[in-house]
Amino acid sequence: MPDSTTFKRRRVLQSLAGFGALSTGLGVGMAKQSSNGTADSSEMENLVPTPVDVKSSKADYTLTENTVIEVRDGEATEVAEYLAGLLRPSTGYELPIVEGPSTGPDGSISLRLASDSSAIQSQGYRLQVNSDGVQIRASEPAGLFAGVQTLRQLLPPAIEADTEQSAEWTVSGGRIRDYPRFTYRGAHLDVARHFFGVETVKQYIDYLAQYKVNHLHLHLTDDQGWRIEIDGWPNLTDEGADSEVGGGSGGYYTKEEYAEIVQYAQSRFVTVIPEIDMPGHTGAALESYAELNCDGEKRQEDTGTNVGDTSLCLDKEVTYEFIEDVISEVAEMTPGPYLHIGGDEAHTLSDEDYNDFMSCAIPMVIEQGKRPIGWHQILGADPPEQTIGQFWGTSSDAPEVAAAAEEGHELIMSPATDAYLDMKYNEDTELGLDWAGYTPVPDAYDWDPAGYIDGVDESSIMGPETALWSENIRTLSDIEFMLFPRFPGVAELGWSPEAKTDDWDEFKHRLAAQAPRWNVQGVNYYQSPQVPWPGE
Ligand code: NGO
Repeated sequence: MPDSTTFKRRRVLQSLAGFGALSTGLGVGMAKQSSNGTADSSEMENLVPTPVDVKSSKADYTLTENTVIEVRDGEATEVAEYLAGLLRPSTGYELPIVEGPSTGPDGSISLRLASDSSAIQSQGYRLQVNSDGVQIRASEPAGLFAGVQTLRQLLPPAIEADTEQSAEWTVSGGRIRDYPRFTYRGAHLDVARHFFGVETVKQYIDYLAQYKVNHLHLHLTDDQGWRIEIDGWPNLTDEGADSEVGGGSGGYYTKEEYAEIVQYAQSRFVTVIPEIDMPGHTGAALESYAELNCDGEKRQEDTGTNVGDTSLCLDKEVTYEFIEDVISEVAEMTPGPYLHIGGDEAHTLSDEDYNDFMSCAIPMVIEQGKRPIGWHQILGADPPEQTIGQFWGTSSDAPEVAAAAEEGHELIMSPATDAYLDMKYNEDTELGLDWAGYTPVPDAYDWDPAGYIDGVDESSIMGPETALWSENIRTLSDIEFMLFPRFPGVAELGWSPEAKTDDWDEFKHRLAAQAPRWNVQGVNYYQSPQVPWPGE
């Protein structure tokens, strides 16, 4: 896997070197255009996702080599270290973390946990910028972290560089009060059809964090590959992991690597949700163990893209021993509260067999202390109420899903028409699929997670989740092309108040204003003609 972010960043910076406007003028200046073309003086108004309340002022703060990062307690220190890690490379400043109360001679960035959370909720924050510095206040570290992501966007794009830049590191003055509309905001990544190594997944997590998305759903198993080490069943990775769509060499995460991903995600306040797809989409397991097949013969390696033609053998006792072992090991490796067991496209099974299987599998998840999630078909098996359905349909007319919501099931919203970022942008873009139609950039923004399914109201919705299936997505650069610029739009639908997310013509300018950042980061984004990119 070409985990080449760092190299790419350098390359981009070299190509921008000598472009004096890198820090302040490039992009940001141009993007401060409102839809009627007049200059918009406030960077705070260009944020993605847009905050709940913004009041800009003229009292800017400029970081200097004397700026300190001030904290008052241990829990804030972790976030302070993350912030310092973001700011030190490009500013070249020391930015020491000091235990307050204390301010440097040139002011400070102060991160503090404050008990008054009434107006900001647990993931929210308040941010204030004046000439003395920046103050971020939150009731939980996750809120401070969200505030830090906001501060990051309030600095010039060159802040994203990983080498020292000469720039004026000014944060525009004002106040922000902010908290998410949905406490759950997710992004899925299929590491089964094509395998992505740990470094690529870490980069993916960084993109999530940048746009305040806090759940990473890893689709770890499918027909084409098994990607997670399971002690009791070594063939899964000895035999079932060395293939992928098109016949590449595949791969898998050792337990240590999975732990590294989980830990990296935690450090960015992202919860990992592992998915072990069953009873269908199990070709890699069937290829690894003859006894899991009804005919007792190992299945052939699968490097194609057909779906729906595999299933575990539901008549065999060993099948239930297998899923119990896998579920318990994966639960043990996963600190987060959720475990996803797929449940999509088991086309070879009758409804009755599918439902019987799920009524065995779901209690196993619950017994491990996890909340089960399944693709929305799982709701047809009449599962216990805590089972979450992940909606991936293409129509607002989904009466079975609405009925399940009525009964108390919560839903994660990944409608394939809007949130499936593996759909092509249009007929000319090569990467991606088109079974749910094309998803041009405005379409990924132009929907409401709580209003999509007829008869379901907001109280049943946990939040939106983008999906990125990898049938023909092979590299980090491919991932970036499908994600950007659509992903920040869906991220905003998950975070920002509904009333502020219904106008693509307003959003497109804020989205465009992100491009100079992506240029510095080396993101391979799709230059959609529907976005008014800076300089055009
Ligand atoms: C479907 C299918 C996946 C495909 C994907 C491609 C679900 C839940 N099952 O989504 O196996 O990879 O479409 O878009």
